[in-house]
Order: sequence, then structure tokens, then C-alpha cells
Amino acid sequence: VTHEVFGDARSGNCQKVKWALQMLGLPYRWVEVDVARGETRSAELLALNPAGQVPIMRWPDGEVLAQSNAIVWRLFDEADRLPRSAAARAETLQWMFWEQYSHEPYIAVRRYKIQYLGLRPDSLDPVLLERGDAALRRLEARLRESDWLVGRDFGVADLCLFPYTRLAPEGGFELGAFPAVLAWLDRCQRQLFEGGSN
Ligand SMILES: N[C@@H](CCC(=O)N[C@@H](CS)C(=O)NCC(=O)O)C(=O)O
Repeated sequence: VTHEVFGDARSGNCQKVKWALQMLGLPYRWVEVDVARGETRSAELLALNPAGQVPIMRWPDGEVLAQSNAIVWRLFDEADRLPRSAAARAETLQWMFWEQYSHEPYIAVRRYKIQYLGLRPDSLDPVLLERGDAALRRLEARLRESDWLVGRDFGVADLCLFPYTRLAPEGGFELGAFPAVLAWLDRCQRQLFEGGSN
């Protein structure tokens, strides 16, 4: 029995979970769920997550959890890899909640409309671009003063902000204006895909 992830490989929320498992060296089984074809609404998936969304994680003991950031948090908690101090843990949560309310709803949603729904960028609500750019400016400001979002090492906050920031160009966001974000994406990439020499 192993960790079981129900996820769509193209979804940044699902990629957070995959990369967390890989980073922690946990074996897992990936069950591909095609969001665009409505597969999150099957009876089996709705029984696991009534919200009808992926990612969903089933732990080896059978327990089930939804919400990417909650899943990632628990994985790092169990591996004893969360920041030590209450202040740094709260700062990490601050970035994770910000990601879900002020970053993902604009950057990921604009990408979804363009890439999955095939909508023309100029037909989209301009608020998506404005607020997505505002999120990128906030990241840029933070990453000009620090290599990582919280503390002195790659951490859970970086892991949760990485996927949709990296995918932002697919949503029509121009990252050239955000050099500190681009440099941070490179550093994250080295941590996640090359096992950590920064
Ligand atoms: N806040 C949730 C968002 C999950 C979410 O939006 N999942 C999308 C794929 S990225 C989904 O399953 N959508 C299917 C639907 O809503 O029907 C998380 O972070 O896990």
C-alpha cells in the first residue's frame, strides 16, 4: 500500500502534490483524472471529494484529503520538514493562503480558459490579467529581497507557488518583466528536478 494521488498531470495544483512526494522520496501511485472531460465528477471521485476537484490524496491508512496546499502541508509535517518556528510556519501559511486567493484564481484560471477551454485572450475579463500581474509584482518584490519566500532555504511556500508561476506564460503572462521571479523559478527547478544544488 502506498500514497495514492488522483490528479490531472497538467494541473499546477496537482503538480504540487506530485513534486512534494518526489522531494520527500515517498513512493506513490498516480491515478490520472482528466479535468477537462469532467472526470472529477464521477461517482467514485465525488465519494472521495464531494467538491468534485483534484488533487485528492489517499494515505496508506485509507484516509483521504483534498486541497493541494493541505495535502502538501501534511506531507511535509509528517516528514518533519516544516519550518521549526511558529513564526516561519505562519509565514509559510501566509504565502499559501495568498496563493489560493490572490495568485491561482487569476494566473491559473486565465491559463485554464486559454489552454483548456480554447478561449481567445482578448475575449477574457481583463481583471484576470491585471490581478495576475499584481500577484507577479508582489512575488518579484519579495524575491528581490530574498532567494526564497520564507527563511533561507527552499520550502513549502516555494513549492506551492512554483507550479502556477512557472505555467503563467501559458496564461498569457509575460515573465520577462520579473527577473527575480525568473531566477527563483530556476532555483526551484534545481531543487525539485535536480535534487537540490543551488
Ligand atoms: N483549491 C483547490 C483547487 C482544486 C482545483 O481547482 N482543481 C481543479 C483542477 S486544477 C479541478 O479539479 N477542477 C474540476 C472542477 O472544478 O470541476 C486545490 O488547491 O486543490
